[in-house]
Amino acid sequence: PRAIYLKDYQVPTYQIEQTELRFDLSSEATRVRARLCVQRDDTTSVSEPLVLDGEALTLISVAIDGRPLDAAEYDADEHSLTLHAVPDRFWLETEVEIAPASNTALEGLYQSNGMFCTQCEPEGFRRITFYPDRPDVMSRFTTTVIGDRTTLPVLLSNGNPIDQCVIDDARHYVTWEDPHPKPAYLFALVAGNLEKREDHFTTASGRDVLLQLWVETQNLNKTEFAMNALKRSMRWDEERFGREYDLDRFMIVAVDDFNMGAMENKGLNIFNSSAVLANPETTVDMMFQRIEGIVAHEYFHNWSGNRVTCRDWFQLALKEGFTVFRDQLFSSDVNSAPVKRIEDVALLRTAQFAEDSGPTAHPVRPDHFIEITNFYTLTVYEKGAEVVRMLRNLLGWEQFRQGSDLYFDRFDGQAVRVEDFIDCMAEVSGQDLTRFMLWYAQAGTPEVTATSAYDADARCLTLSLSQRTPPTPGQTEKEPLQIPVAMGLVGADGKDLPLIMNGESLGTSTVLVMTDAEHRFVFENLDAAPVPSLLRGFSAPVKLHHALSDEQLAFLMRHDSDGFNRWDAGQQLALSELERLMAAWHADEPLVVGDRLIDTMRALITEPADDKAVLAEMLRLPSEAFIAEQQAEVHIDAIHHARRAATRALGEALYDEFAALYDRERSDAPYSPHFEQIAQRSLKNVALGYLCATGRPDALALAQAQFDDNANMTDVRAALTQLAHADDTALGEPAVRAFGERWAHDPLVMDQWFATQVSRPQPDALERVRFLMGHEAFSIKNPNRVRALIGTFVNQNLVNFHREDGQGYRLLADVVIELNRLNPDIAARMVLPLTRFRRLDPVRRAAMRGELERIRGESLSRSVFEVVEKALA
Ligand code: BAL
Ligand code: ZN
Repeated sequence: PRAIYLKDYQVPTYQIEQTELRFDLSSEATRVRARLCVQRDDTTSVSEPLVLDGEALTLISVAIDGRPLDAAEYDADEHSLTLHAVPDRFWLETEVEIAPASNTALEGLYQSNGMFCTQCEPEGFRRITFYPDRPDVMSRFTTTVIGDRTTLPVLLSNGNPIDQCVIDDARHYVTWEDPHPKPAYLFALVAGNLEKREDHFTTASGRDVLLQLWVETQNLNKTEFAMNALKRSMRWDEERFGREYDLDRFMIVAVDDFNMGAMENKGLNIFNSSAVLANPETTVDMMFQRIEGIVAHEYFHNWSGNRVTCRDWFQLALKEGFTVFRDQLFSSDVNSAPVKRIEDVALLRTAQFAEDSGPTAHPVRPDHFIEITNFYTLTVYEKGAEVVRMLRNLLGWEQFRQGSDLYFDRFDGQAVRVEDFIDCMAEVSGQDLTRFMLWYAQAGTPEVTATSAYDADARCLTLSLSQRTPPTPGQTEKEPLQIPVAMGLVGADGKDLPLIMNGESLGTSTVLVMTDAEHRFVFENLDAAPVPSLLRGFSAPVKLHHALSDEQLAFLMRHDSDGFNRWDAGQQLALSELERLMAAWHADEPLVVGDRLIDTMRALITEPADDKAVLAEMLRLPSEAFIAEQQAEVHIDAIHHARRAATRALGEALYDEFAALYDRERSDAPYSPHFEQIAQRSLKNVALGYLCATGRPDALALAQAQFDDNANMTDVRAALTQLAHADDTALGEPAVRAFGERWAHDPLVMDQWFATQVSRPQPDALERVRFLMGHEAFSIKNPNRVRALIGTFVNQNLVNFHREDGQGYRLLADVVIELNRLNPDIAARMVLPLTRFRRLDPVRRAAMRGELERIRGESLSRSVFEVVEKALA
């Protein structure tokens, strides 16, 4: 396979003014007729052939302006259809046959539980018909869907229905017209036996929009939450970004077999059922919040992605980074803002930083790829969102919003580049963002080192900041970036001090802007040495090295006015204790937890908390993945045993306090996914976790009672986890069995059942994974099952995945080899943990490499090939 380069971009030589599609649906032999009104670009030579993309299509016929072509007039190969001589403007008609039921890759048109559905982004449309499958070719689509009246009573596509009719006893059709020109990746079709929840939304300008959420009948009772989330999102986008919806109807369909979370097809979003279906009996709080965020994300794409789209796939972060930032802002506005930030940063600092430091590191805007589906990454999405957030930090909200308005006004209906977005921000603010563009071009996580020196005579504090970005594959030299460092200085009384620099007052919190490798900032008029609170709100996606003592961290943890930094100080403090325990584990010494951590935790539990959601986060120890990310050489066993020992010791030392907390936060109120209730449950279940870590029978009895109480899935799942993860299996096994029998009919709950079992830290977990892969509720063809069973084991059971005998790696490699044949996109995602071997010990490194070599010996899809080659390079 060959790489494609951004520098080789060429404008399309032909545009498609009109696209008329006709689908005659059948599982094994769907016929797709396409009538395309093709127009040669003015600048294109008449001798330029028309080349259309096409994969896995059986060509039936080709005609130009009604004249069938003979074989000499075109070439069709595995990837394209080339017409050698074509008029300036003409109607091209093709007919192809495809087999949706055999499409296990879940790209293009496929079947899920008998339902037909599509996934076209990024390059799935070429699996439906021959077409210039690139985002800078935008066309008006009219789509006729013909299907069986009994099994496919509902036939959907983008836009509005303009015609429908019964054809004969067996078949009917519906024709849809989408008035907005769009790239093919936003095309969608759904046909199935579905039912709908319906609602309405009145836009700011008074237009009525019909809202429909289509699901299989048994899921109708899981649609209310997403519908309300959709309405909240529509209102929010009007109020915060001035963006109004632009069609008469907006539809969402839930599909069981889906590679991504969801897809923003124009007017017809298709969702992974796990990203839309929810009710209190089956769904945990965290999923309610995730669903709310994804519904918002897909809806927000209607402007940031659909109305203004990407010129080419290298620009993916243009729509994804901006849209993730928008959905983060939405979730933060409607829930606990600091906790939303904490969760997003936790994901970034573990998984995205790991990507940045591994063999698949790439810039937010990659400059080459073999397979674009490999670039739907945390770097493009999450770091891409951080880059947009930094613009907000540099410009302030008002100017950022002006820049956003200008971008939407100027580029509405166009396919554009990252530069176009940044230019709007530069134009409204007058700021020079030339250096800022490096954030899109340089891979790797920048490291910022901070030191401060207080001069009592001069009454000033000098803050020195330096930056460096480590080399990444293919990029050895890095330039300094433009980095906004939000900060304040905390005085001895715990209050923010006035910031005075060069005689100028900057308030009590400011944003320092780094553009060079080194900077010095002098703060004046300080009577005593303050504690600097840096990178407030995590104002830039960097690793901050700021040597604070445990005393200073404990101080910030209690007093910092920035909720995020209070939490972060606590994490750093806990990390320093965990590192001491890890050293003890290596030295074969007893793992004894120091009083400071216990005392600070005690103070947190017993003192009144203004934000319970933040408190719950503060009581959690850093995750194993986060701890691993901090180590130069990763010893999973040391991390795991240190963290487990700390959890148990805190549970023992603060048993009464946690028990009181558990009691305090219990509630009989009817379930609501409102964030205040979520915070309360979260706090209660954190307490339960510490209590159960002691293994005491009375703690496990609490978990058993909570399980039996069956109040809502959040509490049931939290209790089940404690029971199933206990060393003593006496309570866990019956609970797991009861849960599995009770929910055998609900695949999304069974995913939770799989995940709970395979995250068990005891050494039998791997055997459990192999056993559960044979369970009737598991199917390797369904991405949700694979993520729940294999993904959870690999990513959340590090101590067992990294077993020294290499069996964890072997299991994953077996799965990847099978998925490579069935679903290359998912295979390429699943293989990633096997590529992160550089910081492991030699035995594990060799074992991982061995499994990668074994995978390389297979006949690989392009996507798996690209990842494995990078890892073994
Ligand atoms: N565009 C692919 C799915 C998403 O990011 O919304
Ligand atoms: Zn998106």
